[in-house]
Amino acid sequence: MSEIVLEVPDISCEHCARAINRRLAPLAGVRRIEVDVPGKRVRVEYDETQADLGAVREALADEGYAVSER
Ligand SMILES: [Cu+2]
Repeated sequence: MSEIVLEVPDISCEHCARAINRRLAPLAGVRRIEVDVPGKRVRVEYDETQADLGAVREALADEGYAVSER
């Protein structure tokens, strides 16, 4: 299992957290999602043999939450 923390500046409230959870939960290999609303971050635990992090980023962007690249 691996994890990644994504910075998502457009997160503003619990509604965002729910929308992000709903969108990411069905993606292949995604095991756990934690949305830190005040920190504007999403922590994703994933199975590196199954998950496609590009697809995770795309799903977030598609939902209206672009990931800020460092
Ligand atoms: Cu919101």
